[in-house]
Amino acid sequence: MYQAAKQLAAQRAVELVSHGMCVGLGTGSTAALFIEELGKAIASGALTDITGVPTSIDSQRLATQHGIPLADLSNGFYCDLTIDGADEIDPQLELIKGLGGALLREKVVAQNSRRVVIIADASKRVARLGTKSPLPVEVLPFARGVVEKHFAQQGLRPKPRLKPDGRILHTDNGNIILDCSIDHVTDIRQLAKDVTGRAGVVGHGLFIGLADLAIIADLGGQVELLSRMSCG
Ligand code: A5P
Repeated sequence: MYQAAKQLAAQRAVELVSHGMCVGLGTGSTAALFIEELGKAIASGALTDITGVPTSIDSQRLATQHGIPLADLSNGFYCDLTIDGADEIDPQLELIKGLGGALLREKVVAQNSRRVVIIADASKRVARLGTKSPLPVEVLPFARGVVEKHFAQQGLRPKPRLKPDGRILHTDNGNIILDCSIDHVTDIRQLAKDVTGRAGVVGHGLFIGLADLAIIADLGGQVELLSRMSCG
């Protein structure tokens, strides 16, 4: 339904890419549109000497199909710019990410990028994080039972993420995801610290202080730019 809005945001994001850049490639349906647009710009010669750093196996596959030369972060590579989607965007430009299951690699790439730009349709805007989306938490399979029990005791109502066939979903990193309800949580920063501090948790989908700009398009073709500088 929001396809046209996602496409518009993706096209705007390509305008931020310059020759010679290393670009972090997000995951999800909106980031996929950006990858396609970036591939087109490379194929036409409008952009040259671009390297992509994919945040998931799916994005890696898509980028390869679209002829984008790839690298990973293993050599201490740093991205000039990362373009990624989000599940929720609050007025301060804080995010929930990870409904696509790629939160950990997405956060590694975002933290190692000079600039992080989020592309989204207007349905992703929320007044408060956690109102529409659960918080995905990536957990070591070894620790699943105890982390799940701990989160349940904290009132986070954790639900293991399943595949469409009903079996447990494993991330690209071989871990599982617990989707937690955080609609009642008032101190998101404290929650991020508490979740991170629990042994067995390898990452969570709260992206606090990471995004520099969001390009948010609506169905009427309007584009809103939300920048960290203007969030105050
Ligand atoms: C992937 O793990 C997520 O963080 C995505 O960025 C997020 O789910 C947005 O996906 P869509 O663009 O498909 O809504």
